[in-house]
Amino acid sequence: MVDKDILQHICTAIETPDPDETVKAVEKAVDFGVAPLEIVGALTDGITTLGDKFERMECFLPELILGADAMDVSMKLLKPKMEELNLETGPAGTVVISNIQGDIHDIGRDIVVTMLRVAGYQVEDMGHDVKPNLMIDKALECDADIIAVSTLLTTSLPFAREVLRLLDARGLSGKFKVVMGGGAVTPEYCEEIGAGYGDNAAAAVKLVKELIDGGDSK
Ligand code: B12
Repeated sequence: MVDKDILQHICTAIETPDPDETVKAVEKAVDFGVAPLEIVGALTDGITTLGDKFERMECFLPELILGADAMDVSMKLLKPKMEELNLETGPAGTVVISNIQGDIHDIGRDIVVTMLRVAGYQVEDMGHDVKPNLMIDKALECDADIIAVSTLLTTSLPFAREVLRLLDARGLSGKFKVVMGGGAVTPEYCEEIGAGYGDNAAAAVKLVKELIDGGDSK
């Protein structure tokens, strides 16, 4: 019950958005021993609600930026805790990940990167706004197993598809498995272009594990 109140406090603080209050609430949750992934869940719920308000024009970009700042500082606090989680160690495997061209929404990708690393994968994090060809170059350079694309922007979706098209054009189809996630991506879209889909960071780990273990292409 106490945990539930603390998590609700985090959610409300980021939704407001009040970065100082969010960080205080996160610190309190950590002190009370609330599981880091539950805290991430509360932060995600709060910022998603803020995004919904933005969409309905009930708040504006400066508020969205404040919410993102609150999320950013909170994740910096939580990252070491998440890294201590020591989830099941996955098989050796390398993932190249970025937010695709045009998209700078780092927060979700950052969580996916942390969770993949915790699960034992080598992750080459290329950051945000990365051109499709550069992702492929990096995957070749580090002999990756998986190319993971994140995008929250509908306008960046064509660049996500471009990864698959360029792999084909460069004679590399089947060399790397491609997975995608982020709010703009749907399972149907991934099915259509031939990529794997993951709804959240836990699903991303599961997907990567299945693809590397199972050897099932895309
Ligand atoms: C925070 C935020 C911002 C911040 C980003 C700060 C940062 N450094 O990341 C700021 C304020 C900068 C911003 C800017 C903009 N934003 Co914005 N933003 C958001 C918001 C509110 C939250 C995103 C977030 O962090 N969510 C929390 C994280 C944890 O969730 P997540 O990113 O979805 O990630 C999870 C999963 O999707 C999944 N996942 C993510 N990546 C991957 C990858 C793989 C491979 C897998 C398997 C899984 C996976 O796992 C993650 C963890 O569980 C969303 C609203 C929303 N509902 O998403 C809008 C939203 C994404 N933004 C939107 C818009 C329009 C913009 C702007 C164009 C606004 C403007 N007018 O300038 C700009 C564009 C900037 C750009 N070029 O990218 C729209 C996009 C609409 C669309 N469909 O295209 C949204 C949906 C808001 C809305 N409802 O209108 N934004």
